[in-house]
Amino acid sequence: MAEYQQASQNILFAWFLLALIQQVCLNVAEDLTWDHNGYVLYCPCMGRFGNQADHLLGSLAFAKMLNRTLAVPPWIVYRHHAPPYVNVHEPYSQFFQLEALSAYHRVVSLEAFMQHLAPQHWPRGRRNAYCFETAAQRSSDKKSCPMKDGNPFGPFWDHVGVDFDKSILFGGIAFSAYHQPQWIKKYPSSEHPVLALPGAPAQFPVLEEHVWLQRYLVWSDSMSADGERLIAAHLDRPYVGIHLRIGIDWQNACKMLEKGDAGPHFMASPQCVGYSRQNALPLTLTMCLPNLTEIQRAVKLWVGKTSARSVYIATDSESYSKDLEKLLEKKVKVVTLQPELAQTDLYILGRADHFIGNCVSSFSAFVKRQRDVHGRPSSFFGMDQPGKVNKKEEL
Ligand SMILES: Nc1nc2c(ncn2[C@@H]2O[C@H](COP(=O)(O)OP(=O)(O)O)[C@@H](O)[C@H]2O)c(=O)[nH]1
Ligand SMILES: *[C@@H]1O[C@H](CO)[C@@H](O)[C@H](O)[C@H]1NC(C)=O
Ligand SMILES: *[C@@H]1O[C@H](CO)[C@@H](O)[C@H](O)[C@H]1NC(C)=O
Ligand SMILES: [Mg+2]
Repeated sequence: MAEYQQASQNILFAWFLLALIQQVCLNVAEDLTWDHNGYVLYCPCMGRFGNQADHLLGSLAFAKMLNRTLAVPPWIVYRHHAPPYVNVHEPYSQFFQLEALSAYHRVVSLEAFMQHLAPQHWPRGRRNAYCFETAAQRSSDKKSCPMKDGNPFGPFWDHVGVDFDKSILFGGIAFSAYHQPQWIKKYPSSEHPVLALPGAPAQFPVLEEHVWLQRYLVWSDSMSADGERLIAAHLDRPYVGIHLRIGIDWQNACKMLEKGDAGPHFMASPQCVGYSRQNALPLTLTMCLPNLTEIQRAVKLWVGKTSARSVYIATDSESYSKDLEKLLEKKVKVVTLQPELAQTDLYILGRADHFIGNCVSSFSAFVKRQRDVHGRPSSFFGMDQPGKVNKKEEL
């Protein structure tokens, strides 16, 4: 019994020490002195991971432009199909290193901002919301920012424990560099220390001039360790990674293209058709929704070109792994893990020797940008050379 008590005391002590170290690290990693140049807060309230990542890049640029610290929000993960059946808010640092962002600009996690800075510097009663007049038009009194109206808005600000006291409306101003002087003049940090916005101060898809900021999104140690372990356990190099975005929501989205309701700039497509509106290449239905024939063609092409020994399939629904195994005559290992975390797929795709993505998908776009940072090659279904129309379609 005494032994047991001693052991449990030791464990308690070790646990206490760990907690202490963690707290010290947190304080060192995040500069928790108040920034007199102010803060930008926002809810990543549009779309799932890919959209939120695009918005993060633009928001980083916006915060830097105003020389305000960016309060980096948690990722909103929609868990409606599986427990806990509600939105989960994953701290940024769960997937990526917060410190790596600091190489570009001052950041603090929104959680740390709320815990350590808000009580003194942004107390209840002084929490202003800032939004476009047009957004406020949707509220019942037409003068309030819809900060907490509906999902995911309400649960997000509840998660960080914020109610808003007052709304400040703006119009005739945008988040682009052109309006920088207006932002500074209208909302000096001395009078408006915390700009809290209902959505990201950024565009979707990410602007071409902000794509390079991807280099500051660096995987956390735990994500890298897990990813590397899975690659070592399941894949033989060289391997080709493919992203199949073919589920029912995507089939519906691509119908807009089929019906001619969308031009070449459709969701993340500037990444392959080009950012210029005048010179954009055509966006074909195959690029949006590749069928099995196209998937097989592209996989066969890149497995051949890279002498791949395995293929990794990330998918939002079906994997076609049996069809691909047959196509590759069992000489090439075909692997799909369908991991619990979508980020695990992003990691494995990012590390492939070649990647075939979906041009219209921001999930694919994340992988493509990350690979570009490291000089790794990528192509798309329906477009073997990014920025060049496939031969067949040229005829
Ligand atoms: N695990 C996994 N999830 C995926 C895959 N493709 C899509 N998803 C899920 O579907 C979501 C798609 O939304 P988003 O990331 O905004 O990308 P987009 O809709 O393709 O532009 C992702 O965030 C994932 O949750 C995949 O290959 N693997
Ligand atoms: C930007 O903000 C930082 C931190 O508050 C400050 O030290 C720096 O002087 C500011 N830069 C400019 C150009 O105002
Ligand atoms: C798949 O798509 C290609 C290219 O769009 C098309 O030529 C082909 O007929 C389609 N195959 C099937 C089985 O639908
Ligand atoms: Mg989406």
